[in-house]
Amino acid sequence: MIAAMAEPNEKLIQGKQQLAQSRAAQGMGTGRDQASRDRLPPGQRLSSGWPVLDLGMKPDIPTNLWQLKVFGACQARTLSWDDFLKLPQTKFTTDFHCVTSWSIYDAQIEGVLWQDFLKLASPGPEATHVMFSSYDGYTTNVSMEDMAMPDVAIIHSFGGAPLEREHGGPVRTWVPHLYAWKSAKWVRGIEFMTKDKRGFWEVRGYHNRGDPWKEERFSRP
Ligand SMILES: Nc1nc2c(c(=O)[nH]1)N[C@H]1C(S)=C(S)[C@@H](COP(=O)(O)O)O[C@H]1N2
Ligand SMILES: [Mo]
Repeated sequence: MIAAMAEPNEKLIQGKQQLAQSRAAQGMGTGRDQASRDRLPPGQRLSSGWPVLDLGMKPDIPTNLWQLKVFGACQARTLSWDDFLKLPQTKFTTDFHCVTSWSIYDAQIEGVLWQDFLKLASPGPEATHVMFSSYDGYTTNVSMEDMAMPDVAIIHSFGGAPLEREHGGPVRTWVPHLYAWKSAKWVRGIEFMTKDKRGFWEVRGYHNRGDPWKEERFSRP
């Protein structure tokens, strides 16, 4: 077991939840029919650095204790760090967009593409959604359809170096065509689900899908 960690920052979480719910109540950022085609999604600005967002804790998971549990409607298994590194590794470059309105361009990352990971997990046709869970208690849900997009991956490196702990190292997910809250830092569990279920921010007023080009920031109440 990983040693006990700090508690999530309830004040910070409640503040974000209130903001999401009041924006949604005003009909702001609840999605538009027409997707923008610009590289920079609507309402975003380019950030000079890569900001850090979390629940007020940054779990410290040494690679020798890190495990990834894959379960649900699939071939259940638990991967160690060595097992994970034996999977096919891919280097690629994507942009990344956070709902708090910063974006970064050309993140150079390395990890296991979801399409390669699926060969190992071999989910059944009944699997429609995935729930990611993390060492800090965070969860987020993504549909299998969104997971099938290119550049979706489980990553361990950024800019040619191991992913820093503050950005979710040793391993996080990467779903760059959705807002960044869909990319789980310090990932420890992947559940293939047969129906959708909302994750941590999705039950607190964030949009269930989160397409930045449609400004799907918040959920309608
Ligand atoms: N485990 C975990 N993953 C998480 C979060 C978190 O609090 N815990 N925050 C999400 C949110 S809201 C954002 S914007 C991105 C931020 O990633 P970054 O800190 O690397 O920029 O991580 C997402 N993944
Ligand atoms: Mo976020």
